[in-house]
Amino acid sequence: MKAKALILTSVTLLTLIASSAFAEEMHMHSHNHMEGMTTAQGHQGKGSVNRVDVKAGKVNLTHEPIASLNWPAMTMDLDVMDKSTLNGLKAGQSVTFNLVEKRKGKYVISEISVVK
Ligand SMILES: [Cu+2]
Repeated sequence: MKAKALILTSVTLLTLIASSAFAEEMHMHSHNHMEGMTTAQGHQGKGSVNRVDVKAGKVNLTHEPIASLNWPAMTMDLDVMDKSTLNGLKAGQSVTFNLVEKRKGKYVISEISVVK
């Protein structure tokens, strides 16, 4: 009787250890998943600069289609998240950029880099 109780205790303990290890792994997975989702919020674009307005924090771009947003190719004004992003940017340059949704349906440039 005593031995049986001991075995039961051991099994319970093992189950506890196993489930906490599982919980640990689950946590890591969900953490990785969160990071993946953060990255997925950005949309990569490619285009060329037509006008830069550092003061207004705007850039006019002719961009290629952006599949992840279902945007066709077009020429448009885009706001930047941080005006300093536009420093040194000039008309005629080819760029790649990253768009983030600032608020519902409003996309702004979080990063822009000149393609050399
Ligand atoms: Cu556009």
